[in-house]
Amino acid sequence: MFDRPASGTRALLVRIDFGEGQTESRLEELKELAVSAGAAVLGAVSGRRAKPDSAFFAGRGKVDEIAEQCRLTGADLVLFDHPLTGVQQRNLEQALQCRVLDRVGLILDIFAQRARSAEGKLQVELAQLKHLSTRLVGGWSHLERQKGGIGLRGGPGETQLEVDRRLITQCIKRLNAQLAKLTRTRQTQSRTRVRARVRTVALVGYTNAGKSTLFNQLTHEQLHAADQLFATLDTTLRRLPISGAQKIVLSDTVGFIRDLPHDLVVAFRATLSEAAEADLLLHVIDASNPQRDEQIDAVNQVLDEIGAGERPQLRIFNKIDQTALTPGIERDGYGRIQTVRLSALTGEGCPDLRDALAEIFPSADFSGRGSEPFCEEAGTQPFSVSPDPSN
Ligand SMILES: Nc1nc2c(ncn2[C@@H]2O[C@H](COP(=O)(O)OP(=O)(O)OP(=O)(O)O)[C@@H](O)[C@H]2O)c(=O)[nH]1
Ligand SMILES: [Mg+2]
Repeated sequence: MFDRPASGTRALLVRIDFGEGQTESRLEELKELAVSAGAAVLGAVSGRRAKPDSAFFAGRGKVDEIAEQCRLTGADLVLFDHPLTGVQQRNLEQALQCRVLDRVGLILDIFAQRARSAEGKLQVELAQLKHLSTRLVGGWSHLERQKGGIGLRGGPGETQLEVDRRLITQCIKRLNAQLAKLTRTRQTQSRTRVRARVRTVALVGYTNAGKSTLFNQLTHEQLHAADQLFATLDTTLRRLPISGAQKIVLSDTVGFIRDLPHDLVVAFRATLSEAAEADLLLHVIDASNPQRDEQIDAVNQVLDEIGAGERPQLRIFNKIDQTALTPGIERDGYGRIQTVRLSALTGEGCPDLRDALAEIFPSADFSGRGSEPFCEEAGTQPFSVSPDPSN
């Protein structure tokens, strides 16, 4: 049994390649996550292995190398770009004598720092507890302060581990009930919008792709947009008046990332419901990012997970001011809109997006001009445009 090392902010990054490669870009993203969480990154250790070590995740030699790097750089926090089991995390903390956090823990930490609304806080707390409940292990003194130690030996009463588990289960139940109440309010609001025949358009995309910047550009709002991961955690809705289009409500919400912790996705179902039920998803892509194709795949994976994989999708190639791309609308061979290229920052291409939305959701006066002007993706079912149902 040992005292868990205190959490630090001087971080060393670790990424082990099990055959997927891309170590540099993955470490770069881990660094952004670390910085977004408020840590200073002092160095990185990478390696290769056939499969994770069950006790330490990395090989013993690699663990020695990490310990040496910690000593040399003065790091007091080691961040693994992988999911660690509770046992691995405990063993690593004991061996390295400093706090160890895995990718999931790091993302949860950022979410916990950013949560503002009551719903956001509840969702993060729920995700943290679910994450914790899967990794309660003996050996950390704070988890088993009670006499009797962990459940290995018999003895009277509950072990602290059991107490922890029971308390966590109770907490999860309570949080779920509170969240359900908030979700009901949201569903009522959403039904009201359906009754009012308002089209809902949701901005989705990889974190830092520029969703909030685009939201602000289109609605003249001033939401928080920043060069950090997960700047946005709550969902904001605003009317988006476009001449020639039906009534549209635009939503901005939390961004996605690859390997988004499943518990977070489940916990954020309420926040993400806006996207899951939208008439149209605007998938904002950072066109200037060399990793954009992987990011597109990661976003589509999360959309699948929240049940929004089949929603009609229009791709927005954002940040074209950083690329050689020109603003405009891209269509497939049938003239259907596929992609809009724009810069949310400079505003170029934004009128094209407005035109695209007017074409996809024409108001009664305009609805006669052609059908099916838009499709989700080449080769998939076209998005059929029905005229304003109120007419
Ligand atoms: N150069 C350039 N930068 C942009 C553009 N759009 C957004 N940015 C920058 O990209 C960073 C992230 O923008 P946000 O709007 O906060 O991105 P987001 O997708 O809302 O991010 P999260 O809320 O963290 O998921 C900010 O520093 C923006 O100024 C653009 O068109 N061009
Ligand atoms: Mg945002």
